Parts: sequence; structure tokens; C-alpha cells
Amino acid sequence: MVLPKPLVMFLAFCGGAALFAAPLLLGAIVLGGNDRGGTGSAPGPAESGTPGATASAEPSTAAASDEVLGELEFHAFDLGFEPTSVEVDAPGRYAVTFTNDGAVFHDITFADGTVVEANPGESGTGEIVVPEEGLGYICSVPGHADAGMTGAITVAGGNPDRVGHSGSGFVPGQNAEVEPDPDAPEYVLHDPAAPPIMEGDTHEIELVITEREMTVAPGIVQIVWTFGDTVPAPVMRVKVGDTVRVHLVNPDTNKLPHSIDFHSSMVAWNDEMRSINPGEDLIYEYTATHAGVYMYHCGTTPTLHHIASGMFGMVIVEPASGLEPVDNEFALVQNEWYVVEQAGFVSLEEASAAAPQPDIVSFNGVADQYAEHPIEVPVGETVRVFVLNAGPNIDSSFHVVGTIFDEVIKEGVHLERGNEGNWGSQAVDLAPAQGAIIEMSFAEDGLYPIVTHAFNMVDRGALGLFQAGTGGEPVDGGH
Ligand SMILES: [Cu+2]
Repeated sequence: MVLPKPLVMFLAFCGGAALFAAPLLLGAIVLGGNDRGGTGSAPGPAESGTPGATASAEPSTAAASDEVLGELEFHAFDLGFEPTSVEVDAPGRYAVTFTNDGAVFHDITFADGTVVEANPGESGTGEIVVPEEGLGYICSVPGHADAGMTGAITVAGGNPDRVGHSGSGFVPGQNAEVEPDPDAPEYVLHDPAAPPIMEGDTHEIELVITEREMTVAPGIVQIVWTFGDTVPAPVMRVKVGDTVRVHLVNPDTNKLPHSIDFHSSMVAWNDEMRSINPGEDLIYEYTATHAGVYMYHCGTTPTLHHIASGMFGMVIVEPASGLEPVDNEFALVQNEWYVVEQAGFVSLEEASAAAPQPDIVSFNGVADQYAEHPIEVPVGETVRVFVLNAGPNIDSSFHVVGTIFDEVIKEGVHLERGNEGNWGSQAVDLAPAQGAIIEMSFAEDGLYPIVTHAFNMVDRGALGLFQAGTGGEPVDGGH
């Protein structure tokens, strides 16, 4: 692999840069850990071959016939099934009625492949063949099975815990290994420049939700859910006193309900933050009352899955009097990706672990993008970075190698440039959903790595570079 020139220089310059270099030399993120070995779980119907075929001749006959042995009724709510286990007297064919009592779309997907769907308030019907071993069922809407929408049909005396469904055999603490695909689309470089403040006092913003694939690291594609078709979502920049009126649109081409929650607002959770189904929209209006760097995100259940899948962004609220002008402004959002499958859904199971092990940690959605495409700034100029840790789970220790922050406003706490004593800051700790305004400058020509100083995350993609001036000369005098 051919390394970009600034990077070659950086590696040459920095002899002890193994940690930085690892992902780049490999050409991809190391998605470390044990192989999950497929998605199979407990021995289940899948192993029995033809659905309905059993060792005993009698049930086999019943299963093969068209005779319907009974009717089974299932209900869905948000997020679960009622009942979660059903016992039938004999294997064979059963009619199924499925009623959705929830507020969002659900289905019931049986391990024999039968799917019955129902919109909120509606019912559907189907037929299933229950084998001797029993038959598991889940809701196949992403995240719903993980959130608890699973169940099992057993045959007289069977143990529902031993009935397989199509849920995965995830073991907490074990990350999947996903090979980068050399044919995956190249990632789209996310512009790190912070936008200017929006003009006027009232801002009408249309935000369209999309569900699509995105290259989140070289060779790694994930299904993402977005506000405004980018991850992170567009930066909104306003000032205290402004009215922000967001028109949130969930197009009917989407599959899932979504919502929006602005941390920069003070509104009731059960009104503006409500979920809307595909084909619906809502208006979320608030007055910006407090200055800071705020997160906005989707809050639809399971919220963890919606944030982990890309539904997060930054709102900058300036004081009514505005921020002091500086020479350069950037916006960086740190987030984690939990990857178990190429071009698959982000893993809620991995993200849910009590001690989560992200496969990728990125600035502005794509691993290592600013290491491969350094952010250029002139030597000696003031540089302001708006930083948000979108999480969803792990802390950030935002640090820029080779400089000292001389102005930091973190969650309302202000370290002022030129303070008495000339106190400075080396790293800004940001728990999930915390944000800061961080200012610095670069004293000389050269490269200044952007990291979270939680260094176990740097080789997972949390690496960028500021290039001051020409980027400087490597120590060995090479080229
Ligand atoms: Cu969502």
C-alpha cells in the first residue's frame, strides 16, 4: 500500500509511532478479537433439515399434511411479544394471527422463515410448521430482537430456553472479525470546517432522515441511519436567543421510526421528541437559551442502536454577543462503530456490552480520514475546534500532540487565554454527549496528531493530523 506523503513523513519523523502507524500500515482498521463463528446459536430447528420432519413417523405425517392442528395468537408491543413462550401438544401445522399493539411497525419472523408483518394497530395471518424441537420467533426490525422481541414455541414438555431463533450467539466481550473489502466504495471525506453562524434570529431547518450504506473505514461498509444524509449529521450554529425550527422528515422509503432530541433545547420529552414512522414528519421548535457545544441525536427505542448507527450531530450555540473571531475553525465529532458484518447493521449487541469494545473509533464518522488527509492550517494562527463526543458509550480525552490548549470552554466551564498564571490544558475529557470549544495554535511548521489520549482507541481509527504550514521536514532528511 502506498502511504500518503505527509503520513510517510510523519512516520519517519516519529520513531515511536507504532501505535499511530498500525492501522495505516495494515491499510485498514484491525477489527480484533475472536471470531464469532457465524450467527448460529443453540441447536434449533435449522438443524433438523426439512422443517417439520422429525424422527418419529407420526408427527412427521402430521407436519407434512395440510391439516391445521390449531391456531396461535401473538401480540407485539414496543418492544416485546405477548406471549413469549407457547406450548403446543404436537408438532405440525398451525395458523398464526399476529396483532401489533405497539406504536411502530413490527413483524414476527419464525425460524422456519415464515414472516407475518403488521403496522401499528393492525393484524396479519400466516401458517407455520412447528417441528418436534420447537420453533423460535423474533421481530426482524433491526434492534428489536436485541431489545427483547424474541420468543419460542415448544412441543409438549419442551424447554423454551433450548429453542433456537435466528438471534445471534453473541458473547459479550468478543468482537467479530470483519475483513476489509478491497472492492468497497472509497469513503467520502467529511469536511472538518465549522460552518459560519446562521444569519438572522429564526432558523428554519429541514432535516431528512435517510437509511443507507456508508464506508466508515477503508474497506468497511455499514448500514447507517442519518440526519441529512451524513454521519455525523450537519452542524447547526446559532446564538443564544435564536429560535430554531427543525422540520424533521422520515420519508416513506425508510423502514424504521425515528425521532430527534436536541440537548440544546428545553422541551418536554413526550412532545417534540416523539418518534415518527416512515412517511411522517414533525416540527421541533425551541429557543436557544444556553451557550455551548451540544449533541443532537435520535431517541427512538432502542436509542443506543439509533445513535450507534449514525444518528448524531452537533449544535453550536454562541453567546448572544458572539465568540471572539479566530483564524480557523473546525468541528470534530468522535464516535464509535460496532461492526459484526460487512454491509450489515451496526451491532446493538456489541454496543450494549457493559464494557464495550468498539471496533472503530472515528473523528467525523470515518476512521483515520484526517490522518490520510491532514487538516491544513497556517503556522502561528489561532485554531478553534468545536469537539463533541457522540459516544455512544466511551469517553474521549481530546488531545492534539505538540500543542497546548490556551482557551477551553467545556460544558460551561471556561479556561481563558492569558489568564493570571497562564494556565493551560493538555487534554479535554469528554464523556458521551459532552462538548467543548478548544483553542490552540501551532508554533512551527509540522504535523500535529489529533487523538483521544485513551490510546487503545487510537489504533481503532481515532487519529487525525493538523498540518501546520508545509508539514515540516522529517528528521531523517528523507522525502
Ligand atoms: Cu432513529
